[in-house]
Amino acid sequence: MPLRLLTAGESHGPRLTAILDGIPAGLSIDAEFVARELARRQHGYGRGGRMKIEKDTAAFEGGIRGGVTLGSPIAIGIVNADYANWKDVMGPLSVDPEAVAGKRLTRPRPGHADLAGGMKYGAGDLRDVLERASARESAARVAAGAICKLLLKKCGIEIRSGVLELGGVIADAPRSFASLEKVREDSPLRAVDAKLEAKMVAAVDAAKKDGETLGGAILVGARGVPAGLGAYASWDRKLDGRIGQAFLSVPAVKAVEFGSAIEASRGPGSRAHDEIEKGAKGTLRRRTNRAGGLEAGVTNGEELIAVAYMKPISTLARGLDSVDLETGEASRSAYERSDVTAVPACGVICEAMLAFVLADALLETTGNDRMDDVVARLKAHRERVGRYPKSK
Ligand code: EPS
Repeated sequence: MPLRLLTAGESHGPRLTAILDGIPAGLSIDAEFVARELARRQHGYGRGGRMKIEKDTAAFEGGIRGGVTLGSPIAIGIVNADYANWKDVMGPLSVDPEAVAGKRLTRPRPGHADLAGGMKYGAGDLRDVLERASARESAARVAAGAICKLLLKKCGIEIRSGVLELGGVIADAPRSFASLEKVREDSPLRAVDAKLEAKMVAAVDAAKKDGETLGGAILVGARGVPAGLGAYASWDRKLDGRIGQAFLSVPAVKAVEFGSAIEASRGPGSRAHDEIEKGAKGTLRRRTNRAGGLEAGVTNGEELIAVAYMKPISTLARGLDSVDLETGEASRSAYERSDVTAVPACGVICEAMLAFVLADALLETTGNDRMDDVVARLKAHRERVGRYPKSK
């Protein structure tokens, strides 16, 4: 597994940092594309006040020279504009005790990291936990994921996402890449079914009025993925397991489904699998894609299709029952500000995570020294796979 990604930074600290190691030398970096990806993560009806403060911008600080990767670790910084308002509370080396006391958090939010994280580290001020557990960290992942997307693009692989469900409004769209091509990027919620968008927006408005939050589901897909990525031979190299882990690491994602796995689990085997037939030029193909392009942890050449389910954000304006850790008294959970929903943003983050895992798996097959070798070896791999079984 040649790629590694590490992020650092607190939500209201000075900046976020991503270090992406393992990207080959010779990949051109389109800075505007990275900027667009960061903007897509900030977009979406139902986001809160913080997105009005930030305009996430990637500063390239290592591993790139003259717009081309060097093969060394790539470092990206994203400044938190809001830090200007939080210096006294979040200064890495010195803070103002009075300001810190004013922002002290002692009423844990059920569903967030507050209580479990506080128990883990013995934090007196739960801000020590929430600042890193905040979904703000995902901006760093989207920047790194954008680099992975640029690599995949060079290899003929495209990734998209769209909102399949929001607040109980459920689209009945085919689970295919074609459904994702219909998603309008400039629409309020990037819904897979544009006809449901107004209903979803109304659900967000109603939730906001009630001090509530909403979750949903995101359809994520990749096209152009060659057969033979991943592994069936070892549990930790199985690609469905790796994508599942990557999606479940996205804040508030609680379930992941490949293809139409839930429906398949309820019916007989004859309606669960993707039967094999010979295509026009003698190549092998599938009649359906219920498996979402993955069998036994290996890509089978079909579109890669997954659904990530996001729970409603745990910071509710109306609060939830909790206990004030300072007084020991029953109390409502803490609230300052939050998003009513961030399902569209979650889709962009899942795209970034899928890009990372797919780039990682692809580089396992091609090696990761030079981009020209990656492209040439992938071409040979595709040709071999396309001729199979003649190319055994
Ligand atoms: C986020 C920044 C945060 C939240 C949100 C995601 O900003 P702030 O805490 O300053 O309002 O808007 O975080 C959460 C929903 C969460 O539960 O942590 C961002 O940049 O995406």
